[in-house]
Amino acid sequence: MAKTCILIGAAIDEGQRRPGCLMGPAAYRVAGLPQALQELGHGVEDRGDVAVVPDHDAQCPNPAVHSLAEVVGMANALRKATDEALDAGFPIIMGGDHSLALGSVAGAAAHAAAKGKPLFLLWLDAHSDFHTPLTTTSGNLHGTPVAYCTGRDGFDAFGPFPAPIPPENICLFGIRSVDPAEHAALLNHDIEINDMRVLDEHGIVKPLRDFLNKVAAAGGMLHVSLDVDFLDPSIAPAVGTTVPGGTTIREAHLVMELLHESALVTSLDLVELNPFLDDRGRTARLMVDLVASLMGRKVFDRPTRSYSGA
Ligand code: HAR
Ligand code: MN
Ligand code: MN
Ligand code: MN
Repeated sequence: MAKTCILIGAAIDEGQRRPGCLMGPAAYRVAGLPQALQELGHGVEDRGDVAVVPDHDAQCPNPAVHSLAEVVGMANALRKATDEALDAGFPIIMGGDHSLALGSVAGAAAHAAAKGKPLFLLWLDAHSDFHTPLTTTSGNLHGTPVAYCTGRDGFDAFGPFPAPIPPENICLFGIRSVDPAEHAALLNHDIEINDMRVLDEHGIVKPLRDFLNKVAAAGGMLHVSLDVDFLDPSIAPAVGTTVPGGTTIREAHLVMELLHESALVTSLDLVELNPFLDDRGRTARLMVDLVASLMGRKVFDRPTRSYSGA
């Protein structure tokens, strides 16, 4: 079904320490994201990059945390922009580092709550991003959004998360880097953790379909947050936090194809692309191709004669 895709640029790189992610929205435009969506028959409305007003009153007792004012400013702007975009179509938030999800998921949660629907969250990432501003040792707020979504303490500067997402509605997929404090906290939360070990053993299809069936059974909305480092660094070098042992091109496309078939996804983040680290735009173009798969691009449009599994 044709959608109206609302492109929202979130040019932020202060959620971590390596400059460059703020060029992400421009790279997605240059790599042809709007055209790819149009070719699939979708409408595209590019709302430009959101304007950020840093919150200089924001405070955090953990001295390691840096750039709080900027990250809170972006979260405030994106919460509103995502909630509003959901009224008009399918928001695609072009990051920007993963701290932007402190705003985008909050906007999706506010929207879902207003519609009386449960929100589910699929986190495609090498990292669990389950620190709070109180537990992070790096001080990089891009490592915190999943914790915020569950309503954990320590996020006073961001205000309360609207309608915290029940842990059982959250699925981490592809993870292979978890800090000790995150590990300890995850043990107390009933989040579905499909780390690479699970995907090695069971493949992509069954774990993802089972989660999607849960979303469908609940009549839920589904926000997908796609971190570039979900992909193996050999195919996606343009990210500051590479972790070996990530998904292959085909595994990642399969995820996107299954998401498309489910017709359940209602909003999408594209995060952590650092174009300054890219190799002639290949990571940006791969990300655009993955979005195209999520939005309905197929190698071959069925019905056709192919193996049926019967
Ligand atoms: N856990 C580490 C930290 O908090 C690394 C977090 C990296 N996060 C991202 N997004 N790249 O997934 O510093
Ligand atoms: Mn992340
Ligand atoms: Mn709304
Ligand atoms: Mn990551």
